[in-house]
Amino acid sequence: MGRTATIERKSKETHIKATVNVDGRGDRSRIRTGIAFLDHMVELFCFHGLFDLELEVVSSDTAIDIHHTNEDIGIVLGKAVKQALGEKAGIRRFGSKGAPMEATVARCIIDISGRGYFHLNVEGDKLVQPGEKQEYSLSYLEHFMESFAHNLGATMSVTLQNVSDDVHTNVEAVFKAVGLALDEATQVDPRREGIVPSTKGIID
Ligand SMILES: [Mn+2]
Repeated sequence: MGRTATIERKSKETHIKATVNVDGRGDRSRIRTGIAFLDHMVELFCFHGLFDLELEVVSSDTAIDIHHTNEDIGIVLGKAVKQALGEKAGIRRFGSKGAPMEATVARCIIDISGRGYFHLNVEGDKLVQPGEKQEYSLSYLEHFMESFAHNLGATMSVTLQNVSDDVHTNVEAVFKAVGLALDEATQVDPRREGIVPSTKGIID
């Protein structure tokens, strides 16, 4: 069965549908965002996080740019995972994983605390500007993850070390690290079965 949820969100800017199973297999997702690069990123996030996701951007205002669509996919994905986790009974709550791509290393530390917060720490002295020839950027990544963390109700800290000149490499390493860390945090610890992992007794 697994922990699943379906979210549909319609605004004047986008219309997005998502169904997620956080206890999935990772290789059964169908991602149609209308942004090929983001399809690739969300697919590998699901693959490494072992989530099964049906994500469809029914309509969006990408004629302007990808700003709203990128943000709203983060919102819908965050809401879907939050709903799928329900009361969050028994989950590990914390996750910490890293993923390297060539010299670039992304690390994600996550706490499904109920408090939405995202911080991206880019290490190194290289000033990263949005790629002139690429449709995606670290700024879009930050915006996506911020929307995701806020709507999931998770505190997420991502560190990118030895940042690459290639946006694809940087962003892919982050999506992998976030998928791996989220998988860890959402797993049920059998020692904690039925117990909400907070001394407060609830996680909003
Ligand atoms: Mn790739």
